[in-house]
Amino acid sequence: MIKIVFATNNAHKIAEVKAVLGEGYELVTLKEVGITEDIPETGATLDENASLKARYVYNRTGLDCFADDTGLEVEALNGAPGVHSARYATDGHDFKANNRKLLNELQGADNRRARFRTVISLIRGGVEQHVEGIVEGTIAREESGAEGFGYDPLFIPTGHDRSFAEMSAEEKNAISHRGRAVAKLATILQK
Ligand code: ITT
Repeated sequence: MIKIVFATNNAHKIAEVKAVLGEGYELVTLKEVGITEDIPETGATLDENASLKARYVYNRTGLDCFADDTGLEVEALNGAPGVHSARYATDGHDFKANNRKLLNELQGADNRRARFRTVISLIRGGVEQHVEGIVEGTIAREESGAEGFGYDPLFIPTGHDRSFAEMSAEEKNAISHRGRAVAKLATILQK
């Protein structure tokens, strides 16, 4: 059994990562290691924020850990919301408001190309390494579906005609940014 702390407060991320890793892993939550405060995410890039979260947990606990930082990068918006994806419309994690803002920003835009990018920072035995997962797609003109979270109702992965929010967790994980990054993480952890 590989025991590792997942430095996130996002329950959707925990469910997705658990499903991809499968048996053989014990994912320890921040609450279980006594970290209840918000970890500052002040970096200018996904790599920096993933590092900040993982290093915070490692410095506090000395335990092997990893953190995921994810952004939606929209071509017509020069890569926005990107590293600001969680707080795009408001200060909090208001998924509905974020999606509304994204649709407004893209009103009338024909180029709707976008990608999700996940960077995972893994600290194992005190050594840090990063893996990345990307999925390309487009931003729909209206929301559809009720699965998943965040921008999923607006994101249609390339080669598909349904949004991530219209897919089962299994379907999303098989092609998603996070699914791909976690598959790489698992390869490293198995070494
Ligand atoms: P932690 O920092 O606690 O892990 P978070 O929700 O703040 O959780 P991020 O900083 O990585 O996570 O924020 C990324 C935001 O991007 C997140 O709040 C969602 O709005 C969105 N997002 C991330 N992964 C997503 C996914 O798989 N599908 C849709 N939206 C996603």
